[in-house]
Amino acid sequence: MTLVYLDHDGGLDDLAALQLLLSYQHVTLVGVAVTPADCLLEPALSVTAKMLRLAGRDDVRAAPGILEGRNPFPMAWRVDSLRVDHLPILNSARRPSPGHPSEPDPARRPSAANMPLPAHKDLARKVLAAPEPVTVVCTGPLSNLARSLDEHPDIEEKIREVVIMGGALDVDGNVDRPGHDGDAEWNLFWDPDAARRVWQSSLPLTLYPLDATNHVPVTSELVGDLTRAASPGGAATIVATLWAMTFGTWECTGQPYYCWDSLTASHLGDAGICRFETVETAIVTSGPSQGRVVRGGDRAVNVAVSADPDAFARHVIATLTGSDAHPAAVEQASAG
Ligand code: AGV
Ligand code: CA
Repeated sequence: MTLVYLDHDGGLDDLAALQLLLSYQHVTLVGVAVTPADCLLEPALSVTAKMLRLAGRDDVRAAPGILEGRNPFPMAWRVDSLRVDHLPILNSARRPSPGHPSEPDPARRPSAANMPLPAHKDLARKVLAAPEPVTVVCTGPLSNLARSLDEHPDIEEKIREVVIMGGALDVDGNVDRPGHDGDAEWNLFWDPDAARRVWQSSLPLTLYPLDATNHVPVTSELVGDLTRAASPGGAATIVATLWAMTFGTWECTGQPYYCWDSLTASHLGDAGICRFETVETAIVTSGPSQGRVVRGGDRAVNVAVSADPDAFARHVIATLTGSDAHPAAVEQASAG
């Protein structure tokens, strides 16, 4: 069994990553944090709770990130979390789910007794309480992990590896902001100091930068294949719906939407989808390249440098349509 703590930031593909991790039979999620970066915090927490519940894991309470990076994400991207929170596929359970948009569960109303810990404290608590070392998967900025390392340096020995979606090594970045040179990727640009703090640790780091994720755009074919393989209400339908909501990105930004975070999560299921190199790197924290990962530092990182899109598609479809990929949803469909 692999123990995993996921720190995501509520984007459409972050949620696909969450679904993949929930579907791996050999992975146990010990905790989930939501960073208020590529999302609005409340709806992203609500969606996370609903997905955990559908997967039969409502024993995990999503922890709210209270740290803010210095470079906010565009609001046009952040509001996706509001739309997802109202998707029928996440809200059709017979009993009202916790955080349902119109029917809040009284037991989940904040009170001194049931207030969740802030994400960076939840991360430390879950990692320190785990019976064996935990793999931390970060599909958003690294603010929580950085603060957690500052407050609890002893978590280092309880973390097996950190798997990060971020950076652009030998390809263009995806930050398009006045005063920035475009060489950074958004997750590390949001909080460059946090990235440097994580780089300064001695944790084993595996990086999924744009060099690899550029090989896996969300395509009509991918969504169609996943949809045809899916059973109603199951894990594959949830991910196909999330990815369907990404269409229009190219028309608005001139770039496709990629399987950035789901490819990163697939590291836990099949690390053979990507080719890896060990690269000495550093983080730029100020000036027009802030947030950039550069070659030539002294921090060795295991970097995914390319990905096989067909292998990724096969892996996702097999994982999400496995007969036991989503036990609670199957139960629910047959009960309904
Ligand atoms: O830079 C990639 C990261 C991933 O973690 N996110 C999206 C994924 O969750 C930021 C991002 C870059 N371009 C975007 C992004 C876009 N066009 N829409 C939404 N988010
Ligand atoms: Ca993300």
